[in-house]
Order: sequence, then C-alpha cells, then structure tokens
Amino acid sequence: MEDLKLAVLAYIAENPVVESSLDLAKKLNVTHNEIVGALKSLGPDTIQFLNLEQLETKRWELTADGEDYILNGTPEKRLFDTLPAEGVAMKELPKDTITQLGTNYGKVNGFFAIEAGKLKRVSETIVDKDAELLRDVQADKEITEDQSKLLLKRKTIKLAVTKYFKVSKGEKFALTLPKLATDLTHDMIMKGSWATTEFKKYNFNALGKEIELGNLHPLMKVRAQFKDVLLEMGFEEMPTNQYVESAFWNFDTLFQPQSHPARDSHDTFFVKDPASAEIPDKEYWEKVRNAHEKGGYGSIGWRYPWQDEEAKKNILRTHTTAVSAKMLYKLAKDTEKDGEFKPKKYFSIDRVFRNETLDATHLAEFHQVEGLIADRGLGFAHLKTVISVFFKKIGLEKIKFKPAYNPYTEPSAEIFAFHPILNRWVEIGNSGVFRPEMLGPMGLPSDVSVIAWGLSLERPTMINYNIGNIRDLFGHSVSVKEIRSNAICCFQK
Ligand code: FB9
Repeated sequence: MEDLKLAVLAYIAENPVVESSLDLAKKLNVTHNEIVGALKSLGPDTIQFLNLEQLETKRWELTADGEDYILNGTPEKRLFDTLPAEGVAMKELPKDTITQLGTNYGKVNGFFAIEAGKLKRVSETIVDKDAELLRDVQADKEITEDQSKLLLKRKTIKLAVTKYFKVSKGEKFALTLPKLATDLTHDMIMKGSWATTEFKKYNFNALGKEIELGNLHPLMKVRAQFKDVLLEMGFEEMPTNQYVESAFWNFDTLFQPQSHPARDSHDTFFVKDPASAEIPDKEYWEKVRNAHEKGGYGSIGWRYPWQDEEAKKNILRTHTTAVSAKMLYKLAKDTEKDGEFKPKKYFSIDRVFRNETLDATHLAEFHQVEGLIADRGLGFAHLKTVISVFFKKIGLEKIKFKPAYNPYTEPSAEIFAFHPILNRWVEIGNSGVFRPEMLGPMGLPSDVSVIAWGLSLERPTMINYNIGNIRDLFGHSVSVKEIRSNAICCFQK
C-alpha cells in the first residue's frame, strides 16, 4: 500500500487535478478499491496531502435474466419459436414460468393472439423487441425512461451506482510519506516529544468490523408478528412439532369421508415406512367409525363402510387442523376427567404438505396459520367477529365473507379483504364452525361449539416483501444475502 500511495502522489504531482479516481486506477493499473484505500489514507481525514470530492455515476447493468434473454431470446421469442403454426389451446400450455412469461409478454408485444381459446402467432416472423433493448443496454446506449421501467419490471436490468473521487493537491501535498505515529506513548509524554510528533488522524468514520449475526427468515418474522397478535388475543399455541400424522387425525376425526379426493395421492403425501399408525383410542376410533357410517348428533353420516386401514395410513399432514382435532379431543378428555368444561382459544402456525402442482406461487408445502375457539353457544357471528379483529390487527380492515364448503365445517366461508398494498380484493383465508359429527365422537358437551379460521404465512409475506416467485422466499435457491438484508416489515397497526 505504501508503494501505491507514493505512486499516487507522484501522479498527482504531474497532474494536480484528476477528474475521476476510476481513470487514476486504470492509469496505475490497480483496482478502483485499491486506489480508494490509498486516496483515503492521503486525504483530508489523515495527512491532507490530497483534497477528495466524492461523486457518483449511474448506469444500467444486465441481470442474469437480462444476459439470458440476450443469449437465448426472451421467453416470448422462445415460445414464438416453439409454438406450432396451428397454435396451442391455452389450457394445454405448460405451466412453467418461462411459458407463462412468454405468453404474457408475447401478447403485450403483439406476437400472439388468442383465437378460439388457442394461443396463435400473429405473424411468421417477429423482432424480439425487448432483447434488442437489452443489447442497447449492454452497449451502454441511452434508453428512454419508459424502456428502463419495462426492463426493470422484467427484472432484466438493475441500476449500478459507482461512487468515485475527483482528486486534487491538498494544502499539505508532498512527495514523501512522513512516518506518522499511531500511539501516544509513555516516553513521548515524559520527554514532551508528543508536542512535535505527527500523529495519524483517527478515522471516526471507519465502519466497525461487520459482525456475522444470525438473521430471521422473512417467514419467521411474519410468524412472530402473527403469533404476537394471537397471544395478545388470548390464544394459546398448539404443539405442532409432528409433521407425520395418521389419516385418522388428519381426515377421519374431522369427518372427512375416506372417498374425499383430498385424501388420495394426487393431493396427499403418504409415508412408505412406517406406512400405518396404531389405533390411538379404540373407543374413540369406533365412535368416529360410527359417525362416518351412521351419523349421530343430528346427522345421517356419510353411509359408507369406514375402513380401519384407510384411517391408519401415515401421511404428511395436509393442514394443522389435524393438531386442532387432537387438542379438541384432549379438551374433551380433560372435561370428562375434571367434570368441568373450560373454554379454550388455540392457535397453530406451522408447515403443512400437499402434493400440489408446483408454480411461481405454490410449492408442495406452506405454513398454515389456524385459530380456533371452543366455548358454549358459539356461532358464525362470533366467528366473523374474531376473524375481523384478527385481520384488523394485521392491517386488513375491509373484510367480506363468501359462503364456501369444507368437509369438516358448517357453515363455512372464504374470507376476502381489500388489500391496501395490492389495492384490490384478495382471498385471505377460510373459516367455519366445526361440524357436530366431528365434535360429538370426541365427547365434548353438546352445547360446546368450535369456530375456526385459517390462512397462510407465504401469501402475506410475499405481498408485503414484494416477492413474485415463491422460490425467492423459500427453498434452496433463496438468496441468503437478501434474507440477511431485508427489512422487518410490520403488519400490526
Ligand atoms: O393466506 C391467504 N391469503 C392471504 C392472507 C393474508 C394476507 O395479508 C394479510 C395482511 C397480512 C394476504 C393474503 N390465503 C390462504 C388465501 C390465498 O392465498 C390462497 O390462494 C392460498 N391459501 C392456502 C391454501 O391453499 C391450498 C392460503 C392458505 C390457506 C387456506 C385455507 C386455510 C389455511 C390456509 C384454512 C382453513 C380452515 C378453515 C376452517 C377451519 C379451520 C381452518
């Protein structure tokens, strides 16, 4: 570093004003970071050999996608090149991200039209406009503001800001480097030599050594906030630390018939070994069978032969409602043991697994948030109120309920809200009153009802962190740097 400092001083002696430290780095054949280090150690914060004026340049740079689109064509160009002349039915188009992007931007750029439900080319050849624009960026050609907005929206360019210095001779300019003292010693004080010694200036702007700290994942930050809201509302957390569940607890206790499509392998992950679970409680097991086969509690049941083997199958739980069922069963048992029913408010926030078609916003798992209240005489009005209170606390005030169907709740309702960030109505969850065919076999008192609702962590997190693809939030391709640096986004009022 000393040699570089001397080389800088020698250069400045010949060139009293250097407009850009970027050019100086090229002239001295070192990196700009090296030059900046040398300049700062010669600048006003230290020996004042030099005056430094900080400036910056901004230019567009290509992202990895931008490079890819130049090399291989944009998604719309690739789709155009592979689309058969007769076109493809929209519902038969592959669901992958490139095809979805290609379809959307191809329509915007006039490559395709939809005729009789088919995506068709509108001409034999096309100019890959956005790829041409990216080549202009690559060649450092000027592009308009609208063009840059389009390429930014497509995440194909990013703004690179380069900070540099204008350098000129300082009032204490010299061609040699004085030996600056860095420590005030006992000897200096005793001999008084400190008065004539040149000390190196303290750099109070120097950043401290970056400490490698742990960081919470955005999902965990959102989880913490939702948990705070639910605890504040008096809810207790349920024990959800068991991903493998029997179909019995995940479906049968919820009165979900064994023929329900959600129970087959297209929607549910089955465990190979151990493939089946033990019967937890023979008496309860038979009551559940009876509810499915014959009903009871005012119901005629599903009237089919209920199979032990089906209920014993081990699966990855498809919802945390399986845990709710276990907790309600325990509540019924405690009520019998204590001879007294105590109302309960429970919640769970944890991973659930579904054999879903993967796409930009869906993986084969997500984090479900579920709340439930068990008390005497609860009804749909109570449910709407507690849901409205919960969502208001996480920033959604305009709520609507749409009648829906769940196998284990009646009535049921999808929940919608006018989202302040998206500025439109969006689905925010689902809800319902657990059916008597579910609560009855557990042995809960007949006047006790249970209201419940659910939502996910991923959807609100992606909205609030402005993440378009769930793979940028969860999974092996997530940018750790992003995770470490993203802000805490606050849902609570
Ligand atoms: O989270 C969802 N949307 C959402 C929630 C909050 C939000 O912003 C808030 C400010 C913070 C924004 C959006 N949804 C539920 C709705 C949709 O995203 C939906 O497309 C995806 N759903 C998941 C399931 O999809 C297979 C979200 C997940 C979901 C849906 C229903 C339940 C739980 C999770 C449930 C339930 C339930 C019903 C009755 C009784 C007990 C539980």
